[in-house]
Amino acid sequence: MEHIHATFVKGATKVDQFPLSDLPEVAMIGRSNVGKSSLINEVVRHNGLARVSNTPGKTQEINFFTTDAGFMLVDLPGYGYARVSKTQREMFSELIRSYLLQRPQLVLTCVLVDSRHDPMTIDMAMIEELEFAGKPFAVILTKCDKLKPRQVEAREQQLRTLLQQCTHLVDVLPTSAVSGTGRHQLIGMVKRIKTRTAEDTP
Ligand SMILES: Nc1nc2c(ncn2[C@@H]2O[C@H](COP(=O)(O)OP(=O)(O)OP(=O)(O)O)[C@@H](O)[C@H]2O)c(=O)[nH]1
Ligand SMILES: [Mg+2]
Repeated sequence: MEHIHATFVKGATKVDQFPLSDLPEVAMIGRSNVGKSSLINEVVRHNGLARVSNTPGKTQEINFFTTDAGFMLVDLPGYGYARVSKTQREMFSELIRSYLLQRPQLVLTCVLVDSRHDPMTIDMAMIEELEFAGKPFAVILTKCDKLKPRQVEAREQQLRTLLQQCTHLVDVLPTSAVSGTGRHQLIGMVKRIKTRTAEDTP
């Protein structure tokens, strides 16, 4: 069992509050309540590091966590939160957009999709935006403990088929913050991309 120690660095509500750091960053993005904070806690095996809640929209700022494994984990605010206005809901906030498209330290964006449902239009819009911007991304299926293995397989296959034209898709990975499924694979994926990025930088 690999141990990763993480500590909270800061929460940012503005671009100029992003931490000054050279560490490569891995970001979690997805609809409110999809399980972004839970997945971060599962990766570092530290319940309570990133705030988890039953109330969608809990994480309203960008939270940065540093790890002793040579990368930062970044918890982004959920999109599609029902209590904000429709225009706000349909667009990704300027803060999220600036982070995802302009942060030089960002090496991988994990787009979290609930394994129990078809991906929503807003999930596909996020994926399209990353693909179009040439940003490496992985689709992380969450809450797989709630499905039978063959249902998880079917969902994984559905996403792979939908995204087969994407050149910046790193992988589609089934996970569960409850059972720990996919944790090892996720850490492996981050390590590979971190190494690859380091080699690309002169
Ligand atoms: N069964 C199960 N429940 C999960 C899993 N991951 C998260 N949950 C539950 O889903 C709810 C939302 O989890 P969060 O981690 O707070 O979701 P989030 O994406 O960070 O939500 P926001 O910060 O509001 O955008 C909580 O009740 C979690 O306990 C999982 O893998 N399995
Ligand atoms: Mg959260």
